[in-house]
Amino acid sequence: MYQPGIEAMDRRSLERLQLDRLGETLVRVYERVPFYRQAFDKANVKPEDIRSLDDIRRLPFTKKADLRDNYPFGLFAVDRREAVRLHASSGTKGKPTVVGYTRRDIANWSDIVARAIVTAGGRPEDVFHNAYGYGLFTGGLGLHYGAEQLGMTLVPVSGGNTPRQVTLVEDFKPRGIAGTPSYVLNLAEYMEDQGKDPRKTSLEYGIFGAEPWSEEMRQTLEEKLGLSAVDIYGLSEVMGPGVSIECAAQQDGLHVAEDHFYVEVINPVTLQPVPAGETGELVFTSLTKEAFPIIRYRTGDMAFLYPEPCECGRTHTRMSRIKGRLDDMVIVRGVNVFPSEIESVLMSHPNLSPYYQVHIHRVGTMDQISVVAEVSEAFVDTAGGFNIDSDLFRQVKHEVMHELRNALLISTRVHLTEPRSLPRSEGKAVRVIDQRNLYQGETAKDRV
Ligand code: DLL
Repeated sequence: MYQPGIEAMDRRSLERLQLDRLGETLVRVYERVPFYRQAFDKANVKPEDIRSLDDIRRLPFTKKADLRDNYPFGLFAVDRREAVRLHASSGTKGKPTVVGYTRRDIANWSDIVARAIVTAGGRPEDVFHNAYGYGLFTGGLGLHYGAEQLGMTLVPVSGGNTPRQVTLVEDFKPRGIAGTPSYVLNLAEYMEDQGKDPRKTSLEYGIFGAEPWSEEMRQTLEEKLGLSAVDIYGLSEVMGPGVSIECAAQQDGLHVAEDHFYVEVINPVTLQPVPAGETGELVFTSLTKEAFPIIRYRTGDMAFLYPEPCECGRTHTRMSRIKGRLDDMVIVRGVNVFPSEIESVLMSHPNLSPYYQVHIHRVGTMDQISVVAEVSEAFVDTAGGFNIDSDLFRQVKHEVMHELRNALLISTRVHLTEPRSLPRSEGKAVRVIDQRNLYQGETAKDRV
């Protein structure tokens, strides 16, 4: 059952609980999953050698490729018949990665998400509009079971069919909405197109995640929709949404559900832990999962842990917003750039709309970035139609290039494009188009 208060447990008791649960998980994987037994044996470590939480560093990492190599059920720690649900990633590069859940896993996940919704400002009596996609993606069903567990009146809309979503928001009057930030922005855009004011809906809070977004995007969503926007993080390999969530009180850092997941941040090159406050790769170990326990999973997501506790009173540690994915990082003359940093610059510019794409190419041994940014409709009016050669357009382009150079310390190419010319997403937005290291015969489109 969802126990309000466990997220404010004192740290010593929490760490004791983590160590107990880690011990059980290690025995479980060592006895039941040949992959882990071999990996532990190779690293010359046995479950009983892990006597403190710090000892976890002696365990080997797990990577996405390990999941693919053991497709579909090779990493399950239960007989397949004990799994009551499967989820899978979309698998753009070959086989998807498959994860499984026992009945107890689903119950725990529901509790974690119920708690996350409360943390975000939700209440059992709310109508809750769930616009995350239903299906193999964990977003839809993850939020669904959490909302039901909390006792909310859940509207399982899934993604897409935007006109109907608007009608449902108007008629059912939800207090809360969940969806990718890019899709909920589309919803607002559609309402504006219909001459409706998105600020006038019943919505008071939004639970946004599953894709990188910035503080500037938060501001845009909050202003456009008149709600409070919080960040939710998760990944199917570890569980799904709810691994961490921001609290409505502070909206500053995401509390990790530490009673279920042990979090580390490592330097992705040296693989050594980095101190709190320093950005590195997030690594998670599940502490309660039965069907698909995961040990030291390298997420490829870059973030840092907050050194200080949150003023909201929760003792669960906070991680920062995801700065970007390790795979999307661009290194230009020794400077590391994440496409999400580009979003911050673009969204602060008054003449651009919140829609953009970042293309990454490699020329020789150098990475290069081009940014395609949509201008806002208001600007097109003042600039007298869409004329890319006008002085005003040239000036905006120049300003954007300059601001990007100041913020990122590298030069980028900038192309301005007409309002509504970039694709709108119904789920995760595809904003980064990486054309480096394409496989033979693959085009950048195959990757997205
Ligand atoms: O995206 C789970 C989820 C659903 C999270 C709904 C939040 C809300 P996957 O499809 O396995 O799972 O994708 C996981 O998405 O490794 C991150 O790169 C990215 N991601 C998820 N949440 C955030 C976030 C779901 N809040 C991958 N900010 C992760 C930035 C995020 N990136």
